[in-house]
Amino acid sequence: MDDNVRGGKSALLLSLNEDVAEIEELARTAGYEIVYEIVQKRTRPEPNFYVGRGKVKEIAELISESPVEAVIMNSEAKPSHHYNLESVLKAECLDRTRLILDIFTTRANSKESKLQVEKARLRYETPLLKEWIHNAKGGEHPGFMGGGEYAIDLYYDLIKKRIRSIDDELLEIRRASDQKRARRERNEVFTVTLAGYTNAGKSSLMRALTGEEVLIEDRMFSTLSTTTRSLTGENVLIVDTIGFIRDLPHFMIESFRNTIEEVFYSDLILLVIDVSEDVESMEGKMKVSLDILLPRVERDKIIIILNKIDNISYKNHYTNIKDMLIRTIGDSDAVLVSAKKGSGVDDLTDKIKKRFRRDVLISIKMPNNKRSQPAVSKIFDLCDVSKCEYSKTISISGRCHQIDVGKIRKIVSSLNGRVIEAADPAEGRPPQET
Ligand SMILES: Nc1nc2c(ncn2[C@@H]2O[C@H](COP(=O)(O)OP(=O)(O)OP(=O)(O)O)[C@@H](O)[C@H]2O)c(=O)[nH]1
Ligand SMILES: [Mg+2]
Repeated sequence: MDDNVRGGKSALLLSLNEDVAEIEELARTAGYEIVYEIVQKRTRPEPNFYVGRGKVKEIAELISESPVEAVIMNSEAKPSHHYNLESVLKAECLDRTRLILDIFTTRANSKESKLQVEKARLRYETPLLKEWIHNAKGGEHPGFMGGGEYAIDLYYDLIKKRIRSIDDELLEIRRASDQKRARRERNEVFTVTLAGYTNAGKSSLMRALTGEEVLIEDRMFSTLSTTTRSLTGENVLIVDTIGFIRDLPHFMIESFRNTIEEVFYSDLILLVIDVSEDVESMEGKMKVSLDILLPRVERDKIIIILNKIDNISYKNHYTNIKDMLIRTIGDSDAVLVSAKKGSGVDDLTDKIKKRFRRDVLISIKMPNNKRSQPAVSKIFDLCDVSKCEYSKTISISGRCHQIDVGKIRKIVSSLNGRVIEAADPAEGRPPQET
């Protein structure tokens, strides 16, 4: 744990509900120590001050006696909430989005993530700035930087221009990663992405699967950009990426689109769930993850990983977790692992390897004529050929991917040949002939 996380800047937490565990964690990660927690139950924020005026007065008295460095609101707040509260409390007021942005700012270490964070910050700060300028001098626009309204407009234009130039740079980076992806596809390299809620143990699982050192911390959003390592001895890449979180404002998702979309292109997704928490939290986080994934990814590309089984909550029974999986994703298939202790990791590795291995035995017979040669070379691309004999006919035996069987059949049948296919003998599927 970083030093600035423990014993950080003092803060007062202001919440409209009792669900404060996550904001406490975010605050801790952003370097704050919550010294007061004020809950005023409301379905939505009070329009002017976020909480009622009586509560604001109470807080003002409290922090005039023992001051805090920040007031943290447990949701997204409007610019007017920030302005009004800061004016009365004379302390910096931050909402949940700003906390997340502050964490992202300290974690961004690649060019792409730095640009994404800068874009999100500009989009976040512009409405706040507008509110401040609007309120200065009782609603009249002040002589901003000595130039009045003209200078303000110029400033907004500058922000817009900067966002456009960030977008151009991000597009360039995206094109480069599209090319990289196309190269991987050509070379038949498969990608497996670790997805899931922040702090679920994705990077730990990356380390357990690949043996490579990656950043692992008990704080949210340790990983902000995509990192790729190979699965030893296989043509498989493991990709670690940014974690999900609930209620992320749309402008944040849009700013991080490059990174988030990387998940959708992978051949397999390991959706990591932290079982050290209670089933209710697990279910909430599972829903957030599925809401992001399922509109864009087929169900059979997702393997559910129940992680931290060494530290499973004493309140959890596997039957409850299974019921939760059935409620959220429709079945209870899952792989149990402890990324930290290593249990279950070998089984998971085998499962991944099996998924991408050429394990369908195939034998082909087709006429030997002028048209056969291009077909043979395509078959060599799609199969690990163990035997190839030429006489009146061409006989080829080898192994291929299940996903390529259809392509091979098409090639062979267009030449009036035939294909006999059998799955991995260990699976005992009978040979199929076409
Ligand atoms: N007990 C236990 N702790 C684990 C396990 N896997 C991960 N952790 C802990 O969970 C915390 C978060 O782990 P990370 O691997 O950084 O999680 P992440 O999903 O990559 O998190 P972000 O990148 O911040 O989204 C760390 O303190 C890990 O040591 C596990 O199997 N058992
Ligand atoms: Mg991580």
